[in-house]
Formats: sequence, structure tokens, C-alpha cells
Amino acid sequence: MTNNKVVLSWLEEMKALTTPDSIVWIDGSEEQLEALRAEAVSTGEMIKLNQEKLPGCYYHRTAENDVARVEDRTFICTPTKEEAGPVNNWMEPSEMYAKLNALYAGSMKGRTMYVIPYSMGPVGSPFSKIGIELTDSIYVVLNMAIMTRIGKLVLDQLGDSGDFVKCLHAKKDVNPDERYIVHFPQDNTIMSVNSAYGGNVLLGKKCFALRIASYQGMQEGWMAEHMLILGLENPKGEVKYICAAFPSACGKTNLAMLIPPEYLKEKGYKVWTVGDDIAWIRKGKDGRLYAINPEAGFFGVAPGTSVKTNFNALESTKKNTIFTNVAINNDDMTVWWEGLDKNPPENCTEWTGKQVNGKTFEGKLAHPNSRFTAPAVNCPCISSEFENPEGVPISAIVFGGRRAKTAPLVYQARDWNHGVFVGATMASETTAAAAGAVGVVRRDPMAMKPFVGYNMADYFQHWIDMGKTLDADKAPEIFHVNWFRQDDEGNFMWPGFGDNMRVLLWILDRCAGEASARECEIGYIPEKGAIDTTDLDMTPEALEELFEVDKKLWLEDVADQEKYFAQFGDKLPAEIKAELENLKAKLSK
Ligand code: OXD
Ligand code: MN
Repeated sequence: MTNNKVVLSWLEEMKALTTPDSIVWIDGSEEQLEALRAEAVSTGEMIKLNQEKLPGCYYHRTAENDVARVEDRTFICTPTKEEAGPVNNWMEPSEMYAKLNALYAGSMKGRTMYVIPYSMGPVGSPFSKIGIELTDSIYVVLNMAIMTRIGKLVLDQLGDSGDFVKCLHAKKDVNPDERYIVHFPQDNTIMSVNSAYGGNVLLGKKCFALRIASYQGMQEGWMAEHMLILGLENPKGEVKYICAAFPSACGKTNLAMLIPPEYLKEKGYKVWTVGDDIAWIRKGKDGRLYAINPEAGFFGVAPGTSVKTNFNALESTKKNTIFTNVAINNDDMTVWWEGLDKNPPENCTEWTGKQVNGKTFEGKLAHPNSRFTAPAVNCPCISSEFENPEGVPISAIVFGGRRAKTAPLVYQARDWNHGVFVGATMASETTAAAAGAVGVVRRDPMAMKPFVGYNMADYFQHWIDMGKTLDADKAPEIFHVNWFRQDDEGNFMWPGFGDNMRVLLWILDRCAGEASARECEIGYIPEKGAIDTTDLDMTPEALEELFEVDKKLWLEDVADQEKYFAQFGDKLPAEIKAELENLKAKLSK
């Protein structure tokens, strides 16, 4: 399929290492993908679901020890430890290559190696980057075909250039003790072994589009961020775009596909989804920041997705979708997960493959991290700009977290550097959904802690430096939101979901210089009455409580921020230090 010498000689090298029985180039044609689906069904790797109710949909079950990303086995192998920084696992590259080569040696014997050329971003867009993934898993091929643009057209775009990310995945025997997800940013190389779970093996996603791309962005003057992108259309038909970063379990996919409250819908407001997970951001010719979603699909968490919580995500999974580790309704070969409805199937295959009565089964029928891989084009609210090679102009950047008491519903940073500080101090409190203690504060700067491909302190510096290239009137405004504030009885004080649109409208009005705000210690918060509460069952007093800034709690948080920043030593940018001191001084008054 190509005469590209760099591609071919790398392929020869990987072939010699892994010794597959055969090699198949993925050309992107529907015929080839359909043949692979049939093969995966014949070997039991995938199960065909009800083709009338769920056309083009398949099911896959992973090993029980292989159901999530493995941060403790994820490495950034830069020449020095300092380049990877304190929040990443590091090993010296030659040592890691030696370890991995031993694991990959002969790993594809008796198997087929698939060569997947793929583009992150629309093929040929100035934002886009090319990768080639070698894998011995049809499941990976079929997922990559949904999540990225694949095939011959990508190789044609690459031509004879060596500018592509080399990705090698071998499923091996999914031994968790020898599982490695490794990035060599200087070599444009990703190596993944002993896993078959999406986040560890769909190497275009977190591995390339965040870890490698964040490093490329730092070198080349752009940004790869763990952000959704949404467009908000007003009744005049004008659309403004927002990028937003949240740690996991904060409703990122729900926000990306938000359905406005009824009264706003009636007025003509609409939300359009550009992306639900990753944004690549560059400065455009007009001096504003533009973003694309480098992916072509959604790899979403299934449990909790329902008609009520996220109608658009659910609709996206109705065709051409791969479900992983959810439960199967044996009566009609459809899928089920906790939170879909209150009607678990009686005649059910739970996620590990056991036949159970779903109505009486005690435990989870679907794994809590079970997933759907759905084409973005299925989404009823997909933006018309989704394929725009120039991206969409960003009016606001929003950071968020799950905080019971400290962070108000929304506040605006004073300027770019303050906004970077707000992102750098992002944190979330653990929920009962994850193992471990509940309510523990986890710091997750820009929601990038597991995804930054170089030293986090240099990443902060890159944010500051990007700001220096932007004129103040062109830079997006930066905000922080918290949908999860609780009262003293532990009840959520804000309804969330579609009503979050009310906050987004204030944010966009602020960007247009229209909404009123008052300055407080932490930034600008909405003036009384500035958030539209039409039809909301909420007293003005209750709304005001959402904006209370408890100085004592904030000073405790600042102490925790300071402790967190200490790990970066002298590398912490002076601007971040200055913002911290400034906040401390304001709170101590
Ligand atoms: C994801 C994640 O899967 O952030 O998107 O973990
Ligand atoms: Mn994510």
C-alpha cells in the first residue's frame, strides 16, 4: 500500500521482532472491515448483537484483569527523568527498550499483524497528525476504525515522510505483571503489551493524542488537551465554542452533549458537540485559538448513560457501535448496563460471561468501566464543524472539578495567567464509584495528570508561554465550574445536567462583556441575578449559597496546592508561584 521507506523498514524491524505468521494492511474499506468482523465473530473475539435493533453493533469481553487504564504501568521514557517529571513513571529509554523487546520477541507467532495507518484529525488538516499502529488484535482494528480516520488515504497523505508516530501493540497473554504502556516522546514511539483494554491499546487516543501530542505541542507551539469541545448556538443562530477539562467522574461526556432546559430550547438555544474528550488547540491566522477534536468517535463509559442523563450519547450507540464489558440481554441480544433503566434483563449474560438472572443478581451486571465505541457521526447533536480542517474558534476555556464545599458553581479567572493557575490547581474529591476513601482531594492539573507526556512543570510553562503569544482581546476567557457543591446535609445544591447550560450562558455573556460579575478573592463570580433561574426550583438565597467563598477552607486548599507544587521544585513557573502568593494574600486579608 505504500513505498514509504521509513514505514517499510520500521515494519520489517517489528516483523523480525514479533514474528507474525502474516501481515494485513488495513486499507479502510468497508469490505475489509466486514470480513474482519466476521472473522472476530467466528473466533469468539466478538459477538454479533441483534442486527435489527442494533445494526452493525458487536460485543467484546476483555479479560477480568484488563478492564481499565493502568497508570502504574504507564511510562514516559525520556532521556532524563527530569524531562518526564515527578507525576510520570519513568525508565531510561534503552533499559525500557531492552525490557520491551524481550516481551515482544516472538509475541505474534501464530497470529496476524494488522497495519493500521491512521490520522488524528481530518486527513490533511493543518492540525492533523499521522500514526501507524501495528497490532495483533482485530478488536483494536475495529475500534481504531471508529475512533480515528484509517486506511490508504492516510498513507497517501503521509507520502514518503517519516513524520508519523510508530505504535506497536501486542496482546500477548494479557499478563498484568508484564503489562506496559510506554511512550518515547523523542522517538515518536508508543509500545503497549499485555493488554487488550481500549485505553491501553487504542494507541491514537490517550497515548498519542494526549501524551505524545502534548510533547509535540510543547515543541511546536500548540496544545493537546484533555478537553471536550462544544458549540452553543443562540436564537440568532450565532455559535460560540467552549473547551472544557474535567477529571473523570465529573460528567464530561454529558456536558459535551448537553440538552438545554425546555425554556431555553423553546427560545432557540442549541448545543453542538465537536468533541467529548480531547482537543488540539492552535493559534489561527486571526490571532484567536482554534480547536479540533482529533478523534472520530466516542469511547464512552456506558454505566449511567440513559435517555435522561445523556440522550445524545445513548442515540450514538444505536448503530455501528462496539460494546465492551456491558451485560447482554440473552432474549434479544441487546445490551444493558446499570443506570440504563430500572429493568435489568432476567435472562442475562453479565460482563464476565456468567449466565445470571439480572433481576436478582447481586453485583454489577456491567463492569463500572464498561464502554461503548460509537462513531461521532451517529450523535444527533454532532457539530457541522466537526470535520472542519481549520477547527472552531474558542471563546472560553472551562476547568472543573468535584468539590463539596470549596469551589463555587462558577468563577472567572482575572486573566490568562490566573486562568492557568486555576487549571493547575484543579482537583476533585473521590466518589464512592472508585476504590479507596471517599472525599479525598486528588489534584489533577488541567485533568492531565495521567496524560501529560513530559514534565508537568514545563507543561504549566507552555500554557503561560501560549498566553504570551495571544493578544488580551483575542485570548479565550478562563473559568472554573463545580456542579457538585453540597449543603450541610450532603445534598447536591445545583441540579446539574441540562441546567448547566445556564452557567455556560453566563460564561459566554462574560466573554462578550455582557454579563455582570463581582470580584472576590478567587476571581469574578456572577452578580446576584446574573444567572438565569427561570423555571428552576431554587430560591435566590440557595443560589447565592453556591457562590460563598469560605476563606478558611480556601486557605486549607491553598496549603494543599502549595504542597502539591513543591514536587516541581525550581521548575514551577514564577507566574504560578506569583498567582499562589497573590491568592494567599487575598484570602488572608
Ligand atoms: C477516558 C479517561 O477514558 O479520561 O476518557 O479515562
Ligand atoms: Mn478522558
